[in-house]
Amino acid sequence: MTHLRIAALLLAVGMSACSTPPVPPAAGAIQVNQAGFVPGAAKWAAVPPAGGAAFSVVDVRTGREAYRGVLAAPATWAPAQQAVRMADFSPLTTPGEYRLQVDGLADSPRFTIAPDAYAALNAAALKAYYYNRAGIALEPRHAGPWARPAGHPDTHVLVHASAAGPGRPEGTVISSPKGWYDAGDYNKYIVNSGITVYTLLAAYEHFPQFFRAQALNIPESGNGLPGLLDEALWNLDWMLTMQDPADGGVYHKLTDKGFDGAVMPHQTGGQRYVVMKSTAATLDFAAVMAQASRVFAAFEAQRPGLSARMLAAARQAWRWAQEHPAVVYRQPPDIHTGGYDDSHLADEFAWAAAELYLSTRDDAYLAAMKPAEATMGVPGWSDVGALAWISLAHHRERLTPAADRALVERRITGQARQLADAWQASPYRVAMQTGDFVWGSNAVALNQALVLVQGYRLTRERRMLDAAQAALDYVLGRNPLGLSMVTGIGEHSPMHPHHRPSMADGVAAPVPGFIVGGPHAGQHDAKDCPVPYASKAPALSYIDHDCSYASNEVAINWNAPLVYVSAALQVLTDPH
Ligand code: G3I
Ligand code: 9MR
Repeated sequence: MTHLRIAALLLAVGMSACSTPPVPPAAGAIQVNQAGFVPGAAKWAAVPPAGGAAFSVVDVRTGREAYRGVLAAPATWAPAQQAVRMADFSPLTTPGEYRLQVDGLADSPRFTIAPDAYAALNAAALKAYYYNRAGIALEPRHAGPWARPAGHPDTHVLVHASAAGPGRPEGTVISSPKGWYDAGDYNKYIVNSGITVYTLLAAYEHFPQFFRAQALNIPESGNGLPGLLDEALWNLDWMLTMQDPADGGVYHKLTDKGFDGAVMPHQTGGQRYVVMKSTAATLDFAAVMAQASRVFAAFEAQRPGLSARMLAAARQAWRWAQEHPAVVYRQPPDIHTGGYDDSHLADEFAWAAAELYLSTRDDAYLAAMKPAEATMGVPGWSDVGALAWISLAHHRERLTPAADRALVERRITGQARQLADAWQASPYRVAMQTGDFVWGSNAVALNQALVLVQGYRLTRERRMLDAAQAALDYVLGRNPLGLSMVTGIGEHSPMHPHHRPSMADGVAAPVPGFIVGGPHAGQHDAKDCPVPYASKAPALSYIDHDCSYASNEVAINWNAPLVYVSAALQVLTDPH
């Protein structure tokens, strides 16, 4: 592509090339989790084949060797098409700050061993949602250098032709404020909100003490709710406005007609629309509202009536889906933003049924889940069946006699064992396989970890915890790119995410706490990028350039398992 064509393309999409060149993959570097470890964790680093046969872990402050070991024989990890030697330093449990050294190689990035190793990471990953809030100014006292004016009030949203109904014809004005921007774009999508809010609320349901003790410094801090719940409410309040009160159906998304350019939220001004009701959006909404009604039942004083309202909304949505069981989202010709379209809806039905069952203990919902047919996989926005099983397993004390407890346990442990086996067989000590390098692969790794954590909570099989740790290690720097994939975390992290505020705010550092999508074998954005991908290997198909929406965008559904897994590993690894 000529420079002229690149410039024309950038102008056309309103994007600007980033000011500094992309960081090349750290070929030949030692790879380690740059956020570090809690003392009792399994601790692994990956070392390229060059250099000596032994490794040492050195205390950064004293320069003393704290641990010495021998590297495993080199083996090739297929997704990266590269050989590595693994270093296991799990026996080192002394808190401190360290680097790994191998003769003939540069020292590893620094990492800590500390009982609260993931406290800052977890808070940053949650704070990222605050930074992505629609309809509110971010004040300097909460947002520091990333303070910005409010954008997208969404109080004057039009009902798109595809969403028109008798009570709300095309062009009806509705108010649908708040919510989080989905990702690097400024649109709001119910399907992706579903799994995102679920995962955050599940983190709270599973590890309440951890989140009750956490201070986030957001506008609601001090109001008597844990920060995670305050943040989740910003999106739940928006989601409630996306239900048509006349029939219970839920709009698929609230969006501009096309993607905004690389400008700040307040610099946009396009007309926003609610687009088409869909069965997937309505069921995801039902599932999350049923779950949230359980969680917020304990906070009646802070939000009177909210829990009951959520449960009523969930039931109403469920009824709409029963009457409209196969309304698959189809992008109208004049709308060009994200699709989140999915034609396989059995998993959405099972998930909504399971959440309604747990919140009502009504066996009719359990029957509607069809447990014998419902499967368990690794969750993703289009594959939510696992969420049903995770909720049933966590709330085993709420199950009625009609529920098959053994089946619940089998579904979770079956999938977790499969992942633990993959981890054990992997020369790189991660469960990720070549086929996992899809759009948002970093979240695949973390959702695998989330499943492994469920397996560990049921069985206490240590290898499941270790395999989950490995996935967190992977996204935090023990990957062939040598990068912590979370902005602002670790010595080397993405500087140019495809995130409109990070691109347009004039601050050199990107908005912190966001995990980027990660290597994507499809390289679907290559045509839109002025720099080439450095490799065709799936695990290396990544560019730290703001052009790369397919490998370097951020998204709310990708941060959620980071919040979950980092809390889980801190709480479960060294229980007090
Ligand atoms: O469903 C097919 C499957 O049948 C096939 O085997 C597989 C082979 O690659 O592809 C599957 O479709 C993929 C689809 O996701 C469902 O997983 C597409 O290839 C893939 O391109 C698509 O990627 C999605 C992307 O949007 C493009 O639509 C990502 O999962 C999704 O995270 C991403 O989400 C975007 C929003 O649209 C807009 N906001 C930003 C956000 C993050 O980039
Ligand atoms: O910027 C858009 C990003 O937020 C989306 O996730 C992505 C996928 O649909 O699309 C991006 O927009 C690109 C568009 O799809 C193709 N032309 C270039 C656009 C911006 O780089």
